[in-house]
Amino acid sequence: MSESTIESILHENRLFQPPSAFSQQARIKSLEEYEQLYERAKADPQKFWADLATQELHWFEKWHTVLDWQPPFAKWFDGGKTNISYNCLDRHLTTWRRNKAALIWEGEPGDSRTLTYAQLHREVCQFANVLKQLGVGKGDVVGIYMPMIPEAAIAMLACARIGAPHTVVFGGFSAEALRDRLIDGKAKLVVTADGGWRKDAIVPLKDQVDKALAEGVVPTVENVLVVQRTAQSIHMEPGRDHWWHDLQKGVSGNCPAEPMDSEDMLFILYTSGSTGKPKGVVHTTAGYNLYTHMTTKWIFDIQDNDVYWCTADVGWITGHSYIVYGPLSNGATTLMYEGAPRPSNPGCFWDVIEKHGVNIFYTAPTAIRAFIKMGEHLPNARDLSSLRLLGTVGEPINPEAWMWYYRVIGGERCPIVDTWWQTETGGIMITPLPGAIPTKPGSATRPFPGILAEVVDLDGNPVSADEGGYLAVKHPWPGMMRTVYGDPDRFRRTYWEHIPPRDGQYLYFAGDGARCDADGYFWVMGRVDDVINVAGHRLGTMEVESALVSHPAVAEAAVVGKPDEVKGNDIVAFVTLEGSFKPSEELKNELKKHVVQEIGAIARPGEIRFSDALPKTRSGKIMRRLLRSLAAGEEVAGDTSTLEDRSVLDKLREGA
Ligand code: 7RM
Repeated sequence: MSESTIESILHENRLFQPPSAFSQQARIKSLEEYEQLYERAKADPQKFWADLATQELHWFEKWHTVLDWQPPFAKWFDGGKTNISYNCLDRHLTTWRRNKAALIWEGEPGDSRTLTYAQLHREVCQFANVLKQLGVGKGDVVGIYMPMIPEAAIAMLACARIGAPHTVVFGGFSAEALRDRLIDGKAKLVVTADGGWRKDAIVPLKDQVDKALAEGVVPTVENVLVVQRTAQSIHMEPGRDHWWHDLQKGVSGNCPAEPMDSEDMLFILYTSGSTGKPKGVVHTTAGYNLYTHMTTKWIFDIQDNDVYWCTADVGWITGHSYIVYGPLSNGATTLMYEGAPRPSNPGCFWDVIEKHGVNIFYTAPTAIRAFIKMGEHLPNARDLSSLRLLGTVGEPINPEAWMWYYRVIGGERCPIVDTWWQTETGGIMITPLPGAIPTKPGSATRPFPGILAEVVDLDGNPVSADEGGYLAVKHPWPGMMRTVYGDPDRFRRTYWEHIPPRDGQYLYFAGDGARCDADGYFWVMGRVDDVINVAGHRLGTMEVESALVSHPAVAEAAVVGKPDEVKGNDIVAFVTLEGSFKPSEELKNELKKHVVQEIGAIARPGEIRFSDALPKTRSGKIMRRLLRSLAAGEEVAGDTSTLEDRSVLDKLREGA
């Protein structure tokens, strides 16, 4: 975040009461009701979650232990048997919701499709049977590399139905990134499409899968299922590749949901951390189901006749929790959009809201800032009166963007829920409940009932009101990640050892800086580790550095974030070259392209700076703090006495 954003957040004191029309119909109607709920959950978390689990989910068998906590390893509802696909589909079929729209899909260019709960159930059962026929069973990992089409959700729900954990890889990731994830997850099958639409162009997804699987480097993958979406010609490997529509034809639409143990793995989702290799975040069945169900119900306040739209991609946790599982578990109508705003269609989001009468809209601050630039005339020319609730996620929202969203999109009648959470937390942790908690622009406000959030110092002691510190969570919650796939030690080190246990209480370390004001409102300031948040996407600096040094011209690379008006942060890479290579514009472009090839377009550095050397400490550590100041064009402040060669700094400054 830029200095000016931090400044404006620090001096923000406007307070917006929930509109009374909203509160009257809301699930949680007042601040008192929220506070009672919060205190009840705090006093007896296990009873709080167990009561909700009984009321809100279907169980094949009841659990015997609500929480088994062997820090940092938690088991929720141990002994219970349930199935999230059953909770998202089957249980709605015996109600009037059977013929209600479950999924509205708005595709590109101009395609659309609506699936009722009965239709979605049938497609999911058929696809589950296809997976079974190909030998996929309980515990087999399935890779999903898809555009934003209904088949992505169908594949996820089919996997969950038969107990095959899915690992969805964002369609914008490169073949190399896909390969790493398939290898780490030991995927047995991959579901993909021939291509996907991305801003008026076709992304050749199947070609990328072919590259990822080339030369048998992912020996575990036996079959590839391909949805026909863009119909360009692709290679189909005999014996390995099959068309979705061929196999789906004539298959039974009956496939009973497998009773899963509460703690059976539901999915792996890879996310960037401060070291090179992305972590496989593991979520399990019952706790994740309950947590995404309750947060969807109370935060988005979805009512039965609402159309709810979350603009995330299913390749990210937001898509998992708040396009697919949370809304469907609640029997809601969820909208999925394949398109993205682009110069040829800058008003497309507002068209979708008008066309489908969207009531609840959930997007990212970076998108809002891009819309501000495109101009008010675009939303003003559409009928957005169906909207009643707005949400944001992914990064801090600056008060200016919050106010614009409130005024221009929400017509000053819609509450805004600024939701703080992470891939690791499974669901939303700090957020307004829209009918109950007054909002302050730029603050995610207060913790969800059952979440004991705190701002602490590195010894685990709470800091005083308005003082900066580290965001931490004190008690386990049902949606928390269970481990890093294949690396429980890394799980412990990354999240539970930065802050030592206090009075035997373990604290979850989120990796974010924050402060809590005198009203108990949280203000999340951004990452405190080597993770850069670019347009709401997490990228590890080491990940981008590894990609750069894999190019023959690069000797050394250091990557930092630099404040960006729209993206929040942009990537700046400082690069030293191998002996015979000379700095040039061409080489800069080539290196940018190389990073895109290694990771994906989201990791493309905005700027590359060549230099003779990088600023290092005497023990050889790159001093990123200095590079961050240089990248932002600021004076290099603070202690530089540990710098090994002070002339490096002057040269870097001159070179800028
Ligand atoms: C859901 C998601 C997580 C990181 C997190 C924060 C940042 C997310 C907010 C936010 C301030 C918010 N998962 N973050 N939401 N910062 N206010 N409302 O984004 O795993 O991809 O990223 O995103 O830094 O640690 S994520």
